[in-house]
Amino acid sequence: MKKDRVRVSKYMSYLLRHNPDGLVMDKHGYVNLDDLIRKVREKFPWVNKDFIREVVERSEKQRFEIRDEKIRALYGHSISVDLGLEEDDSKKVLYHGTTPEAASRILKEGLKPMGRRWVHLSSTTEVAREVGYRRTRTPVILEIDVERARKDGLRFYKATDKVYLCREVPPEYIRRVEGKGD
Ligand code: HQG
Repeated sequence: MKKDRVRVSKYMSYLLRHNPDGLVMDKHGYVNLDDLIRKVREKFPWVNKDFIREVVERSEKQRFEIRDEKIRALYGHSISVDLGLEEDDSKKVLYHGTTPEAASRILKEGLKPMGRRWVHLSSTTEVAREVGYRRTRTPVILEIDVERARKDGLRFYKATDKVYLCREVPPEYIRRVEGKGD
């Protein structure tokens, strides 16, 4: 059931992005898949390996990656891990969806990682709009001039097809393309 997948996915995100809570995590952010399943079963005893694989495969945002019987989150971390990310040199623009209040501040002081290790950017306005809808019914979409920022020395990384990461983005590369200010 979708609702169960979402609940388990959120707990997996918590463990793999923010607090492994006793699980051994390697420097690339991977934990042993069987260990993770044991941990998740403490909260959701009916979970098995097939269910976890289903959560991973059906995540429309590609939140997790399973490799060699290990699992990790692909983005969203507040803990320090080396994701070994590929630098992106294909995108000319990226987007960021947020609230009207945050957008006003971002246009003045730039995008900051806040509680996470990276600033999270979206590949399309549609993805950015969904990100914004998590926090507001009236999202603002900001466009990042990645091409110019890259020429000026900023580095952008691809986490998934929809999610790109950057350490921070100064305001001169950011403009509002949709939504109103606060
Ligand atoms: C805002 C979810 C004021 C920023 C999403 C955002 C994404 C500022 C909030 C992924 C600011 C941080 C990440 C500044 C940034 N002043 N506000 N200077 N700079 N902000 O959750 O990007 O479903 O850490 O606009 O969909 O919203 O969990 O980042 O509103 O892909 O897989 O500070 O997490 O994916 O919030 O979300 P977050 P985010 P999942």
